[in-house]
Amino acid sequence: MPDLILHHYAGSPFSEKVRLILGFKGLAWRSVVVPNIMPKPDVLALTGGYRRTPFMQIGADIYCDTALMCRVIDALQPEPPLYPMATAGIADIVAQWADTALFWTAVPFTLQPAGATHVLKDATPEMLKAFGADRAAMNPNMRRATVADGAAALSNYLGRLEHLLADGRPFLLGALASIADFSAAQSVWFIHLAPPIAALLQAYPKVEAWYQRMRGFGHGTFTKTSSAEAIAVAAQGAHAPLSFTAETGLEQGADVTVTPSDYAHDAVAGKLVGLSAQEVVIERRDERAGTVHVHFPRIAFQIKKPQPQ
Ligand SMILES: N[C@@H](CCC(=O)N[C@@H](CS)C(=O)NCC(=O)O)C(=O)O
Repeated sequence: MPDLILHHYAGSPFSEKVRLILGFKGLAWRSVVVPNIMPKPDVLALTGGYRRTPFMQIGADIYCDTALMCRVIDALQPEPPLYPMATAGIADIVAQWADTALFWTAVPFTLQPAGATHVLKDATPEMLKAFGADRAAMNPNMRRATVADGAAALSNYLGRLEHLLADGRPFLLGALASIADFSAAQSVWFIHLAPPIAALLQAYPKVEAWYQRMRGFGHGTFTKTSSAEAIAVAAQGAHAPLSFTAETGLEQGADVTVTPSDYAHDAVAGKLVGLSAQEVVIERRDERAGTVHVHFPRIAFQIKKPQPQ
């Protein structure tokens, strides 16, 4: 098993999704805590501009976005499976819903003033202001739901989860845990960070019991590592083998940028070195991290060639 380094921070729901998966798989990993707002110089040294949290590092390979990271973790440690055969297809569809619709309802709702004082209880007023400005800049076109609209959407969504669990199954899609459970659990975990908001979960007893089961997976075992050490690992590290399936207009070695298409539209520039329907990989050089391969999923990312001047 290669050394897995997770770059994350405590209060990040998408990080909690991956931490629980590392627990589910019983893995040992290295933990680098990253800042929760910009600037993030040591993050950008590795990712080339991608600022979202978490990301995963193995040697000189950097994996962005949990949809891809979870596939990589499952390939490295197939048991227990994160994508069981019995729920193949539907598990990814439910996970995508949980990572988008459920997440963007649960998180802003929890961060209403009554919840934010708990979630961000250690933050000074200056830190709160900086956090708000950072997220507004990351998501300039997002229309925030009112508390009433958020409450209604959340009760619909939690009701759906309660329905899935109504027949007494232990996990959302049946007897086996899958990616769907981990993607949904991150939002319920975040709601729990704010006890006045978490009180609403009492109306969903099956969701609560399921969530406690998910928490029971723990986080595996980890050792702390500094970002400087992680950068040194990249500088000395090897690259994983790559595959390239040519597509019209996307030649191997072409200069491209890869940019999230949903939010935090920071472009990462490099040479196109890996391509498939699942991932795009670009090679870039950093003064400190050396030559790194940065991997992104194809879904919700845009590959572009620079426009001729
Ligand atoms: N689709 C991404 C979403 C990641 C995401 O939105 N993460 C949040 C934290 S949970 C984030 O990046 N916030 C801004 C930041 O940490 O700088 C994934 O699956 O990794």
